[in-house]
Amino acid sequence: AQTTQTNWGELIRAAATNASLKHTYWPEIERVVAEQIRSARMGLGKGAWQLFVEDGEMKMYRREVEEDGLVVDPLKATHQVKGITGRELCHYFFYPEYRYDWEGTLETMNVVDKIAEDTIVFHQIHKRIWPAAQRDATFWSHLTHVPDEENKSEDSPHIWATVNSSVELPSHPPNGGKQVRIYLTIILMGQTIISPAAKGRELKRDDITCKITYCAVVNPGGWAPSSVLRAVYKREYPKFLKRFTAYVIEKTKNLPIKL
Ligand code: 16C
Repeated sequence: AQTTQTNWGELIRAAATNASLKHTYWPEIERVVAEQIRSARMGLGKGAWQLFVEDGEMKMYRREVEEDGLVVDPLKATHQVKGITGRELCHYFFYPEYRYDWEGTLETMNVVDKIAEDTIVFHQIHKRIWPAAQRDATFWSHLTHVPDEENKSEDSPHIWATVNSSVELPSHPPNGGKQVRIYLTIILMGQTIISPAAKGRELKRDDITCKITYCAVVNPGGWAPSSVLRAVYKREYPKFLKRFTAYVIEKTKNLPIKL
C-alpha cells in the first residue's frame, strides 16, 4: 500500500542533475522512470506472469502479448547476487565505456548525446538474427536512485536504477538504414541488502547482497517469426543477466564498496 502513495517523481527529481532537469526530455524521463520503478517494485502481483527460466537465484517470467501480430512479450526477471551493490550494478549498465564488455547482442554503440552525467542518448545496432532483418535502437538512458522504503533508517543504501527508453531522433530516422527500428522500455534495478552481522565493523563484500529486478518490453518493430523471437529472448535474457552480473562482480571485487 505504501508503494502506491510514494511520489516517485519527486524522489527521481531530487536525485537528478540540473542538466537533466533542464532538458526538454525531462518530463518524459520523469514519467517513464517513475512508472518503471513503480512496476518493478510491484513484484509479480499484477498480471499473469509465467516462469520460463529458473537458474539458481535467477528467475524469469513473461507474459505472452502480441501487438499487430508482433510478439512483444513483457519480461520480468529477479536475481540475487552476493558481493555487489545496487549502485555498482547500475553504474556498469549505464556507462557506455563498459557496454562492449558485456552486451552480447551488440554490433555497434554510439553516444548520440551526453545530456548530463545521469542521462545519455544512444544509437545501437544489434546483431542480425537470420532470417529476420537487422535491428537498431535509439534510446535515452537515465541513472537514478531513490530511498529504500523497506529500510527507512537514515544510512540505509538507496535503491539504484537505470532506465532505457526509446526516443525518436531526427538525426537517426527509423528504418533509414538497412535496419528495422526496435522500440524498448527497460529497467535494471538493484537493492543492496547488508547482513546484520556487519553492524559495527568495516563492511566487506561478503556482507552485501544485491537484489536485482530487470524488466523489459521490446517491440521488434517489423516482421519476425514469433517462434524465432521467443527462442531468441529465451536464450538472450538469461545469458545477459548471468554474464552481466558476473562482469560486475569481477570488476568490483578488489575495489572499495560503493553504497
Ligand atoms: O538491456 C540490455 N541491454 C541494454 C544495453 O544494450 C539495452 C538494450 C536493449 C536492446 C535489446 C534488444 C536487442 C535485440 C536485437 C536482436 C538480438 C540479437 C541477438 C544476437 C545473438 C548473438 O537496454 C540487455 C539486453 C539483453 C538481450 C535482450 C534480447 C531481447 C530480444 C527481443 C527480440 C528483439 C527482436 C529481434 C528481431 C529478430
